Formats: sequence, structure tokens, C-alpha cells
Amino acid sequence: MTLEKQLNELFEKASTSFEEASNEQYYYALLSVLKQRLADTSIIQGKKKLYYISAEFLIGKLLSNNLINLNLYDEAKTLLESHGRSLAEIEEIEPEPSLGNGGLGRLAACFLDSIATLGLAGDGIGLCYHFGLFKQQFVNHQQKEEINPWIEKDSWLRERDVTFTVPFGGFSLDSKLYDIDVVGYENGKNQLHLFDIQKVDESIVHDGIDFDKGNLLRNLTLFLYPDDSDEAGRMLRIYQQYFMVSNGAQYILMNAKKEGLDLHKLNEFVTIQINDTHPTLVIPELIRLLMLEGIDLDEAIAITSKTCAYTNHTILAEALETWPRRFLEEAVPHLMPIIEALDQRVKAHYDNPSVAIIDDADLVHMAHIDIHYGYSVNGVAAIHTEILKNTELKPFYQIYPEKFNNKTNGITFRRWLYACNPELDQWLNQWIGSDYKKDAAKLEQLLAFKDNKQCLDELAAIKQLKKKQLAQMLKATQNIDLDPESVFCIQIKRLHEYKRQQMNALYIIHKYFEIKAGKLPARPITMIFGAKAAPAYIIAKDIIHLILCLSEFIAKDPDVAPYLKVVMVENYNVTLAEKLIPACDISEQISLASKEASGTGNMKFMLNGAVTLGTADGANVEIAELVGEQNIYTFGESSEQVIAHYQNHDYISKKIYKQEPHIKQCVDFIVSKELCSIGSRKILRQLQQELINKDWFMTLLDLNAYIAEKDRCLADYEKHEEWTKKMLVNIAKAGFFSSDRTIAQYNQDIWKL
Ligand code: NBY
Repeated sequence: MTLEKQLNELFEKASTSFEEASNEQYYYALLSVLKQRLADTSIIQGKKKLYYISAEFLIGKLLSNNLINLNLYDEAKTLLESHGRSLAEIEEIEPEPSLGNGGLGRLAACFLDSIATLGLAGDGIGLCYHFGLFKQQFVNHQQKEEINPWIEKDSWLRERDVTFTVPFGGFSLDSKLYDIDVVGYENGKNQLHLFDIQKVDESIVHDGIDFDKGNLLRNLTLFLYPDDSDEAGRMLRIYQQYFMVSNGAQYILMNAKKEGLDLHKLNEFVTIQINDTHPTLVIPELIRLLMLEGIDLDEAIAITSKTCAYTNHTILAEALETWPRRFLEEAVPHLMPIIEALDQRVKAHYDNPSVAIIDDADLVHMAHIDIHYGYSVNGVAAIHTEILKNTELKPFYQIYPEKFNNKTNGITFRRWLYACNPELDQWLNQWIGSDYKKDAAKLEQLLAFKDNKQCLDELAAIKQLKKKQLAQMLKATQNIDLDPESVFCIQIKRLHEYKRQQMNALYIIHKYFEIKAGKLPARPITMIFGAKAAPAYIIAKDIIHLILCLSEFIAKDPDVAPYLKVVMVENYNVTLAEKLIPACDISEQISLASKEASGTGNMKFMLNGAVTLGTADGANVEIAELVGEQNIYTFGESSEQVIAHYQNHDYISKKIYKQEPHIKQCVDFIVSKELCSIGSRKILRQLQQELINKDWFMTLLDLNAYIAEKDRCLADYEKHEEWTKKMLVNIAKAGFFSSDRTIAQYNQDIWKL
């Protein structure tokens, strides 16, 4: 049946019509039709199945994505347009599930798309957070957190008749399973399994995102990453993690038994990818469950170690989780004998205390469990994997060189090109055909048109159009005025000191001074930020405050406002990213070298024809190798230099502050009376002092280099044809960053499905 006929039937039932139905009715009718089509799509089968366990799946809205993958996108678009509707408008009705925080969660979502597209049998396992990540509002130039509900009566969730009992110290909780179908591009489907508790109570949340952290029977699945600045918050994270993995492991074994598989050979039928350390407890849990099936400890450990593989996403100490032994004793006492047995085996083999699972301070190192008792350890970009091997995880690499491998991240082109930039997709179809949809490497064919004026003019026109569309959208939704003739520099990502949004803010102050002194830029510059700060991360919130104060201050200065504009979009999320990325001229990837494991926004920007301004960090390094130095702007100290500063303790920000008058001037402007009259003197002072006295992520180290390279980049932007060529080369070389390629490599080297 055609989409038209199906929608028509639904509209008739609701006594409405194509002409009279509201956008809301359109959305729910489409949802219902697509859910039926998804239900009719066959599940991908295979002898061996992957389970990708992750605390986050930042899936974003699913309407367009599902239309594309079910091959209904064009039909839907034409149909809607013939009734005077646009897909974009109807999509606005869909709430975005914010089941993730940033790159790690979005990567999991891209991976599910590619796994299904490649026809591999692989499901996701996670939690059904009711509010996901908080919704961000700006009040008094500060971030305020609000709940972010997304589950409606009618949604992509499918209730399943599956429940497990999860034991905790002193009580147990029964689960409830919801599935979301994950359909591949012109292929069958897999599933995302999201576990919830039975009696979750949304009403215990008050004053933004506060709630009783001790009420586990009611709160366990309310939020992603509840504030962990106190012990109750940290305990809640452990309860969440264990609830997720126990359900996952029970689900996996239930299926294995249903299929009559030999549990002694589980690893021939199942592989489990552990996404960062949050799902690590799946290892002792699987061992425990196998023992309940009558398998002895040694064999249960051996089977589990052949089944589990681990992905590392960071070298930052903050995210290499360790839990005090007594936390685990309280939350999951039944796992402690197993964790202790795992630790004793390690200690019996290796005296190096740095590879122990339980250290002398009685801290349990989650990553160490993964590395000793998993069969693969991978980093997410070439440079990151090298740092893991040579520095961060060196003693482990010496023990298990064969386990270590790199899998450079990727992004799904279905969402980050076809869905978010249909104009660019059309242009590609015209110039190189549509083969690249199945084989992203074919984008390189674009290089043949590098000197074709018409091709370049069309590309430049598309960028201009996307900038206009963004301006219209931000005006309508956030009352923000953008000048599409200005150059758009965009930095959108989680707020973190290592990502150095504060360095970008200092650049803005530098430009402000220049403009004040009469040195005008060739064209107006628009600096766009989007970022959420973790609720308990004070410095990150201080940086947001600075940016919002700068934004207002500059807008009010008639000398500067015509040349410089600072915008921070509210509640940055996947939906906003889909609008911002196609409109970007300059992609800001300015993390302190060695700290950004990969980055994936950098790939999305490149694919949409933005040029990268970045440090030699994460996947920027691979982007630079692909596009060549004429087509990227790289600055700053290398990861080796930065690592040496940490080792030698020789970076002293105060020294730079004192020696470089211009840097001092910029840093001191943070506490100028102009900014303090807009914002909070206390907060701005705290940030300024942080930069002078601590600056753990070395903002001042690269500031001069950043200013120089950004100015060179802005000057080059004025050479229109050359710039458009750079855009074209970036698009042509982006094929490597398709998550289809990444997943093919995971499968070939790790999963072997
Ligand atoms: O994973 C990101 C990396 O920063 C980025 O470079 C990489 O491209 C991406 C995908 O591999 N990591 C990330 O997003 N991490 C988190 O969001 C995260 C979440 C929670 C915690 C730590 C990190 N935590 O400690 O709870």
C-alpha cells in the first residue's frame, strides 16, 4: 500500500483529511504508519550476534531517519509538499530523546544505523531514561537545568513482555523492557533494548532536576548521569550501571537458551561490545550468571573473556571510572567475590600495581576489568590509540599487545548528509551520481570537478542557502539575529575545559580590542556556540557565563556589533546540530592536543563542506592527512609536547600571563567593569583566577597560535573560489569517516559476525 493510502485511511478514521489535518496529526499518522512498516520488516539473522551495551544512545529524532532507511523519504516529501506541508515542519512535533550527553552517545546511535545497514545482527542495550539529559535554559546569563521529557503515549518505543529481576544489596528491582526498531538503509532491522524499572515516579522531581537520590525504587531510570557530586549520586550511578548490565546479560542468556545454544561456547554465538567503562559490570555479572547455569568459575571467566570487548573513549582521568570497594559492597555485594577473584588472578600474574583491579586504596578500576577480561581494547582515532598504547595504558599494552587495536570513529551519512542537507545530497547526485550512498569512498569522484566553475558556484550557493535557513530558524525559535553574509565560525560540543571554549572566548575578546582600535575584519564574523555543562561542573558553567556576557556586551557596543557577533544557542542537541552543521563555514576543533580522543562533530562539519580550524588532536589528524595542509588550518602544540608538559610539570599559565601583555589584557577583560556590570563579578573573577593560577587544560599555551591561524583562515575565506575548492576537497575526502567503514572494521577485526 502506498504511504498516501495509509495516511488517508488514518485521517478518515480521525475524521480529518490531508487538507485539514494539523501538523501534529500528520506526525502521529506518519509515526503509526512507519511503526507498522518497521514491525513488518524482518529481523536481521546471523549465527553470531553483537550486543552493543552503552549508557547512552543519543538517537535524535527518528522520523526522517526511518523514512530514509525504509526508502520512503522521497515519497513522503513529495506527498507532503503536494498538500502544502513540509517534512521539516512536521518533524518539529517529534520530541528529541536525549538519551546521551555527547560524542559517545551519538557514536552509539550512528553505529546502530550502520550495523543494520550492513546487515549485521547487532542490538543495542541501554536504559530508558525518562528525562534523559536535562534541558538547558539561560537565565541571567547562566545555565539553568530543566527536565527534558520525551516519552509520550505514542512514540517509537515498543513495550515488550519481558521482565527480569535484578538483585541489589538488600532489595531487588524488576525491569520492564522497551524496544526501538533500528532499520538499516534498504535492509532489515535490529533492535535497541531500553530497560526501565516498573515503578519509576516522575513526580519526585522538583525545582528543575532535583530529586531524592536515595529513593531507588522510584528514581533509578529518571535521569541520564544524575549529579554525582555527592555520594548518593555516585551510588545511584552504580545502581543504574548494574541494572543496565544485569538486564542485558539476562536478556542475552535468555535468548541463547531459547535458541538451544551451548553456553560453554557462548562466544561463538555472542559478542558484547562495552562502550566505555559504564557497562563494565557486565563482566562479573555474566560470570555470575554462567555459574548459576552450572559452569565453574574458571570456565565462566574464560567464556566471558572471549565474549567481551572494550572501547576506550578518553584518556581523561575523570572518566576512567574507579569505584570505592565499599560502594560496590553495598550496591552489588554478590558481585564482590567475583571481582575479588578477578583481582587475585591478576595479582598472581603481575606484580605491577598499576595493572591491579583493586588498588591499595581499595578503589576498583573498571577499565582494568575490561582490559584483563575482555578480548579486545580499542581506541577511537589513530592518535588516541597510540597514546593509549604508549602512555596511558602502556603497562597493559606490554602485557596484551594483541588485544589493542584502533577503530577511527565514523558518522552515519544518512543523518548527517541526506537528512540534514538534502540540497547537498542533490548536488552530489548531479555531479557524481548516487553510488556514494552505498559506498562513501566514491565521494572522491568529486575531485574531478575541483576546477569546474559551475560545480563550485552551486556548492557555494548551497552553503549560502543553509546559512539563510539557519538564520530563519534561529530567529523563529530563539529570537537570534544572524547575518548570513557574515562568516559563521561554529563550536558545538559538550562544554569542557579540554575542548577550550574559553580559548575561543579569549579570541573574541582579542577581536573586540582590534575592532575597537580600528582594525576591522574583511567581513562580519559570527561566532556560534552550543554546549551544555554538566550540572556540577562549576568551571564549565563559568565559561558559559562568560560567553553569554560577551554576547550581550558586544551586541550593545555600536562600534563593534556590526563586525562581530557572539551567539550561544540554547539547549544544544542533535536536532540543532542538524541545522547548525550544514550552515558552518569554519569548524572549530580546538581541544588541547592529546585530550580529544577523536571528535565526531569534526567529521560532520567536513562532510557538509566546512573547513576545519583545529589542533593536531583526535581525528583532526586524520582529516589533515586526507585533505592536505592547504585544506585545513592547524595550530598549536603537538600531543607529544603537551604530554611532556604534564610529565615535567612545566606549564605555568601565570608565566605566560605575565610575559605576554596582550594575553594579559584579554584575560583581564574577563573581570572588566563592562563585563561585570552585565554578569556576576564573582563568577567572572573565579574564571579569570582559574585561567591565571591553574589552567589545567592549557588555554594560554596555544592562544597566540590560535589567534594567528584563525586570522589567516578568515583572510583566506575572502578568496571565494579557492575557499569553495577547499570545501569541495573536504567533502570529497569525507568518505573515510562513514560509520559504515568503521563498523565494517569492527566486524572484521573484533566481532567477526
Ligand atoms: O567520545 C567522547 C570523546 O570525548 C570524543 O573525542 C569521541 O569522539 C567520542 C566518541 O568516541 N566521549 C564522550 O562523549 N564521553 C562522555 O560523554 C562521557 C560521559 C560520561 C562520563 C564520561 C564521559 N562519565 O564519567 O560519567
